[in-house]
Amino acid sequence: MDTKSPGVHQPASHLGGIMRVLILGIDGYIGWSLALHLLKKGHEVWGLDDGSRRMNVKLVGSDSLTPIIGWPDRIRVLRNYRGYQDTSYATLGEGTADGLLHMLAISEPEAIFHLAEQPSAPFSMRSSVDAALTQRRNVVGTLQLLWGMYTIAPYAHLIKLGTMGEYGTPDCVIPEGRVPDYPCACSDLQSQECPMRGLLFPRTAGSFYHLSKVMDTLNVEFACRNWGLTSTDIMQGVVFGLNEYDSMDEITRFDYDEHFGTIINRFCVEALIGHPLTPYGAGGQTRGYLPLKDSIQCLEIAMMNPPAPGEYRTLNQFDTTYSVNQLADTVARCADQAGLKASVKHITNPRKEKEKHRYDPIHETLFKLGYKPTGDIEQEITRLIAHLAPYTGKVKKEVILPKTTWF
Ligand code: USQ
Repeated sequence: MDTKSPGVHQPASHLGGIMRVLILGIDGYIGWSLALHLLKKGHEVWGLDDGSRRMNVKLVGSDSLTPIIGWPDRIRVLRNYRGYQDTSYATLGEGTADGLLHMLAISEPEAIFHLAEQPSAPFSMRSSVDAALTQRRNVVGTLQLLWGMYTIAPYAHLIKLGTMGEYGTPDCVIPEGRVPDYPCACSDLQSQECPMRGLLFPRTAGSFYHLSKVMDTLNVEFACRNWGLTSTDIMQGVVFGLNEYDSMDEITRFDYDEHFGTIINRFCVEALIGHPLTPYGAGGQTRGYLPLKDSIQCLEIAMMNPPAPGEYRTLNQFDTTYSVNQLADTVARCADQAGLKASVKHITNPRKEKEKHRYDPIHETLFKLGYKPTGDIEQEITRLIAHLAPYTGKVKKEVILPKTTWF
């Protein structure tokens, strides 16, 4: 069903700050953590998932290091919370999206978190099949959501997970989403404002995955401009660590393989098993990072502080920037203090990326809205290593070294 139709839901009313929330990708690393966090705050939560994160990690020969329970048991955990409503099974980007449309209709959401995308750059570079799967699920899936919102839930606030990787590593300050009011650089217009101010800042992504997010950005911005939808597009940095959990049933997944593990998580696991930490290439690659707890905090802040109706807003979401070499040194230091002997061995970079570059992104808006980073990175990494230590024996060594290359 992708025809335009009248009879849309009006937004449900706020009840003392309690919101009706739909989380697409509720079974994922961030989705599961976010669902529990919002339920603990008393919000009403609906979900959508097709289990593809679990399946794709198994496909590359790995598994979550933390012992996550199956989806039927997770539903039992969610039902312990008064606000939990329902979850639908649906794969975005394939077929008719009926499951998604059904969920939009019954949940009448005030806020929709779109976290249901294929999240791995290396996975998108494995083969033409995986590149196509990534772009279909991500780009077509987001398009289905936008049409669904237009026809069924046009007043909802879409909080869409994009990535800092959309911008690439240009040799200039990276603004939050749009070209700011620079004095014009063109020789004939020097005294005027830049005529490009307000346009989307150029994106130069470094993988078919990151490119799928760029295409999402263009589609979401257009849907806001054309239909008056409201969206916060989150340009998120690299997330690491675990969620806050009250029982082991609530722990989120934790991946460390070359495809789904991100750098700090991988370095911590490498330190635990006595594998040398693996900076790719020269190690000067610099990115923005934030702990999972902070990602959840920021997503909640975005939800509770929506943009104006019809606005497309971009938030650059990370705490601090680090180079790969700084992270390797930090993890090695924390591992040493935990009694592990961590070494560092640079390996050939499987990716095509600059290994020494300027990285100067602005990330002001979330801080202005109240984001308070939870802590010092060394404390977070030390705590993470301690949390993971009991699972050391489960680590599959064969999924650590990269086999997928960009060339
Ligand atoms: N890297 C290493 N050694 C490793 C793993 C990674 O040196 O063992 C390097 C990579 O070459 C890259 C940097 O660390 O320069 C970050 O790589 P990553 O695998 O931790 O993260 P990335 O592929 O950039 O993607 C992750 C998430 C993605 C999110 C993105 C945010 O998987 O979903 O969009 O972080 S950002 O990096 O800001 O684009």
